[in-house]
Amino acid sequence: MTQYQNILTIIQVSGPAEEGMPLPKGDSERIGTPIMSRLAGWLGNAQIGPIYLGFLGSLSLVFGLIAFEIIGLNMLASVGWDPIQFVRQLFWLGLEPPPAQYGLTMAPLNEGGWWQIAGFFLTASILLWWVRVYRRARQLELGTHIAWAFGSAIWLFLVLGFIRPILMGDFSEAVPFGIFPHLDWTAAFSIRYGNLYYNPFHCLSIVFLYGSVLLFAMHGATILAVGKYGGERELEQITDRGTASERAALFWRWTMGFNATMESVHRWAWWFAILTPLTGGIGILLTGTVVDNWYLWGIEHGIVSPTPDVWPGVVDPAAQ
Ligand code: 07D
Repeated sequence: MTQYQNILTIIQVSGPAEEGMPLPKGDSERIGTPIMSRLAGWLGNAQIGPIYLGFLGSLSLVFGLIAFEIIGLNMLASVGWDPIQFVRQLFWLGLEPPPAQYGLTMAPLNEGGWWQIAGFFLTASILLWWVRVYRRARQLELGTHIAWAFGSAIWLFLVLGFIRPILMGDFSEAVPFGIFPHLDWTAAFSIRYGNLYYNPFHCLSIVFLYGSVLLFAMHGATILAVGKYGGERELEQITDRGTASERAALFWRWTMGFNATMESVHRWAWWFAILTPLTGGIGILLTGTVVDNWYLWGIEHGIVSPTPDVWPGVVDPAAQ
């Protein structure tokens, strides 16, 4: 079939399900009888299942569920176990880390102890999921790029909730669980340390975040634009006259003088995505440990022009 296929005209195969190759001894069985879903076929592959869960996957889900339950039940307790108020106030509810007086010790349950336990289970769940991602990739004889990209996000997660609080000497520095509570935390953190905009690693992280968005838009749009020539198949080295790849390459070379290749565009995307939380984590790690006030740091390093004299001078609270 050379017919142009898109989300509206796609041919959804409804033959026998694809089971994949048998797994080696020692691996668990894949579970679930595969089903075919038209809706799933519009969004991705029409076949759902079977899934490999295995020991690590199951344990990760159990630990994640425990964390989720602890967080949810604490929120429910905070509204007097009233399910209506739980739903109404859900976005405002939170589970806070212990106050500073407890340092790095185990706090009483209702003063941050639950936060510590939930944090432990969430972290264990995420780390187990990482090992699962790594091992499933090895088992399929793939590269481990997905695991390392996930690892970069986990780095930022660990810096925010564990590594930096340890360096600062108490868990009160960590991020609370909850929708608005964690957003309030970011705003308070930025103000406390003299405006995160002046943290160069926050700047870098934003560059890579926005850069990822731009690259994703350019790549997604390019492939869709050459879809009628089969561009979504992304066959490497197919740069014969008139092919999707040649047209995609020419479009960019003639538009901006330079073009990526079918391979390099994915390396760009991978690095940009990875560098977002990687640089971000460095920025958070430096905050409060090495640099106390990014605004004053910015003035000192000639990045920020000081506030004009009409305003009262800014005094570093840490210097008082
Ligand atoms: C957080 C990686 C960890 C996630 C993992 C997934 C679960 C699921 C589920 C229990 C996202 C774990 C899974 C938890 C659990 C169940 C059911 C990735 C993460 C492993 N900022 N800012 C960034 C911008 C401002 C502040 C990054 C823009 C203000 C703080 C990014 C603006 C203030 C922090 C970024 C802006 C402020 C950041 C995040 C504009 C006050 C960080 C990158 C336009 C609001 C974080 C160095 C990312 C960071 C961060 C963007 C403004 C505070 C680039 C665009 C000035 C405190 N900000 N920001 O990938 O790294 O996050 O900073 O104004 O900690 Mg910022």
